[in-house]
Amino acid sequence: MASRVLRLPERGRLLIGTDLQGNLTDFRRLEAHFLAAGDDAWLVLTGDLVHGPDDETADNWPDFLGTPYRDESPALLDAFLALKARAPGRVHCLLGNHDHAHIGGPATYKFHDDEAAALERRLDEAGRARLKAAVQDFPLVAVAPCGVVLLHAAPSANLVHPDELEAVRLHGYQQMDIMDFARVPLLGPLLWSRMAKEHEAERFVRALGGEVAVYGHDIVREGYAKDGPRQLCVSTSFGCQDEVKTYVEVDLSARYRGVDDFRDDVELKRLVPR
Ligand SMILES: [Mn+2]
Repeated sequence: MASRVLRLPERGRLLIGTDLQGNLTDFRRLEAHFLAAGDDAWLVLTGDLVHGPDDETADNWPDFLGTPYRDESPALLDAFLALKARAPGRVHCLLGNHDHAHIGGPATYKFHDDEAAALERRLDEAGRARLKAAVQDFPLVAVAPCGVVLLHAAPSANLVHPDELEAVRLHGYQQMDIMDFARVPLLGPLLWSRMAKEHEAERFVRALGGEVAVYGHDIVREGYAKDGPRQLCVSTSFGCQDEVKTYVEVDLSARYRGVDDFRDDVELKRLVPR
């Protein structure tokens, strides 16, 4: 089993994207930014790679879901795996609550009663095996010496030492109610938390030797939100209009001490350039 903590290097560029949810067009945009950033660039997606709108929603698109798109989760998974193969060791996705539903997490039901079952019906046996094998290896957090800590949801989990993440059991929650799952120590808040208090965020990033948490999971209409000194919530794709979709690019050899070190158009970049 791969480590649940991805350790990033102390030089190069790091590109961070959140919540693609089956949006292949946005993945291709992020991929282009990553490839343009050179051979020492790393790409980390913070989870929820899969599960976009059902056909009925796509045909009657509601404004609050941002710029319309069709769910291309199967093709996105293949594109992600192809990019991983093209840039060995430098492309990763963390585990999100939607991904987790394929390897033993509780069912998510935004667009289908059971989104994991709906996606798995669209895949053949080899496709299902590929999906599960990929998700099984998704780390829970990523840490960079530059002070950046990446995770799927808000950093409220009571983490004391990174080794605790290696012991987390991922399987066996299929029948669990989401409200109950959200209270499972570490894993519940890591995948589902929508907010963290300042002292919780501080404790979390310190436990990993970092300074600032970058994550998604929630939709930020403006593309990103600075939620206290150590929390940067970013929306790269899902739920946003193209003009505000934001990804993060950091210099791995710099030091980021708080959210104010993330500047518009420098670290906080538009996915679709103006
Ligand atoms: Mn999520």
